[in-house]
Amino acid sequence: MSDTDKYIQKMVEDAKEKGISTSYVRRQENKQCPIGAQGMCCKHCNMGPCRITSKNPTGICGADADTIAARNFARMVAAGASAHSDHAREVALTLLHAAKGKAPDYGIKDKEKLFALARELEIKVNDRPVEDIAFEVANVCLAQFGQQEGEIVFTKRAPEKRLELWRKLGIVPRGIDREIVELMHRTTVGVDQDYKSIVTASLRTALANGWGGSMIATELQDILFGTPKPLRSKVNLGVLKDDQVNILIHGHNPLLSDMIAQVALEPEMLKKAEGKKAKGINLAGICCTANEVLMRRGVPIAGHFQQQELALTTGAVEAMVVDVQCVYSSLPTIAKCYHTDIISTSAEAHIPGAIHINFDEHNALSVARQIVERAINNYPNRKEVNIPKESQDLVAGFSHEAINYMLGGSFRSSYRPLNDNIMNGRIRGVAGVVGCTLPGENTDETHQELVKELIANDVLVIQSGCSAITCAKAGLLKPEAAMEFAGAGLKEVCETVGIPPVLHTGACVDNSRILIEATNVVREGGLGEDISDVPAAGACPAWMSEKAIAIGQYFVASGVYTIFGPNLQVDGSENMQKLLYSGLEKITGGMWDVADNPKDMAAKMIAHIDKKRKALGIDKAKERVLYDMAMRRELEV
Ligand code: MSK
Repeated sequence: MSDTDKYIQKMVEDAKEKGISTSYVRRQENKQCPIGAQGMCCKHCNMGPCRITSKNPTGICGADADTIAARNFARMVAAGASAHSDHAREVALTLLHAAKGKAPDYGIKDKEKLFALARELEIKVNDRPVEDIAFEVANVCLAQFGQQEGEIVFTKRAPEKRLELWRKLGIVPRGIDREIVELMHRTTVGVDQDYKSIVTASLRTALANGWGGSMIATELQDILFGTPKPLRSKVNLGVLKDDQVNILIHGHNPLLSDMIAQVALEPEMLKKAEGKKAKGINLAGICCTANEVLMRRGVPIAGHFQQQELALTTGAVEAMVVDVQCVYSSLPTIAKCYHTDIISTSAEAHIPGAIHINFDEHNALSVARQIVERAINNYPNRKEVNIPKESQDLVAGFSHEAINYMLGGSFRSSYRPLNDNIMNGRIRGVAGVVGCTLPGENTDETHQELVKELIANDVLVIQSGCSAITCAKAGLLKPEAAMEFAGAGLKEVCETVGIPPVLHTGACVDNSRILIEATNVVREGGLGEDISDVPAAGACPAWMSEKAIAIGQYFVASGVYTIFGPNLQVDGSENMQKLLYSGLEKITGGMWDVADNPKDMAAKMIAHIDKKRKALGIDKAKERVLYDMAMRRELEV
């Protein structure tokens, strides 16, 4: 058990003693259903639900294990894609309203990115007013949702060979909503019954998420709130303050949390806090909303998904403000034991027992002020406070633009140094390690051990979501981590460039940045013609949300070897196992894999990276040549 897990366990035990149930206790009480864990429970109609076993090989309609596993898997892809895409829609609508002057509290923070995106979308820039350009960009992005035919626009960003393959396979998404709706229709009782056809359709829906919804969310959030640049901050529950008003922001969408971050700095609010005998207003985040405001504003992170309940048990939280996704239903029950207000804010996410203050982008700052004031007024109601001391420094903010800039050095932005160092073997390969946390003894360790193993083997790691938070807690997101944990080659590169061996790229919606980074590596040259040629692998050491399955499937569809832990819910079907764990590699160049422990996961990822190095002919370690003057003169001839 890692040190950070030991502390989680202590807090879980302390809560239990006080009669507070957390997910850790409930996980022990609610054993996983073995039939569902294999993807063998079908509840898509009212003849069942049917449970498929060796004695009972088909459902009442005749659907077998393959069809049922494929339908369940595909529905997770559709649900996950809908979550990211609906998030993106809200952001695009906010940009549209901001451009029309109807969301006056939002502005264009990154004009350069807006102009670059406009040019890419063939929108004239010239000397036109920024608002007009933003209006057109928002409209083109919004059109991607309802488009019925053709190809969604950001698929053009993929390497040419990849796009051609998608066209050949017929999986270029036509429109974001269309692909999600179609997949839900296909998997309704009595429609698509061929597991291969269902999985192929889910590839298209997943691409509509990765190269559609998620990418739109990331791009437009950068335009509205600024493109992340490296910055320092802190992580873990020790960031809570015992003499300040603590407000936790939790969920995924930065539209409100960015406003709260602004309001928490207003002199008038600070004065009000002082009036209640608080020394300030301390804002911290949970889950991916935390990642959003960390990346752009350096707001500290209190914890990941599994720490949301534990944060309340400190007794130091005046308000936990939640938007959408990954919010535990148990929060209001736990909050009742303390003075904490749970404030839900999304019209799409009401929570029994929470106080609902509806977020309205037309009036964003005023809603944010109402929430912050409520938290300030709650400060005098605090009783016993027990804030852990644990906190850790981190560096975050590695957008693909920041990576491009940092690697290129002072004079030009470029991925050339990264490619060169992969080719010369200092960097063995690149791994994207993303995903959620699960309640258990090794919540953090699962992620931390995988990442330590990878960087020790010279694999540069790019992270997002709650996985990044676990590793930050272990100090892996500091540049100094290279000295302690990285292999000799990676350490040398990190020291030269001044980056940590683990780069935090954002929230789970920002996994789209990893697609762009992979594409940039291909475009830079020397490492193949497609994403599937690059010595790279993706991992989700622990998945919880359907969003993770949608993300995994878009990486596989984009040509990436993608390994999940501890299991995928498809193993009741041998044919689905064969298709996902090997067959897809022949189709998309990417594939799924599973491992239930970090050592095996790292070994499989490194083996895959080495396989790709061999295919590129860069597997033989080259002797390092130190040039003397005579050799240099020869070079200059
Ligand atoms: S919050 S989807 S637990 S990463 Fe994005 Fe964390 Fe997974 Fe939710």
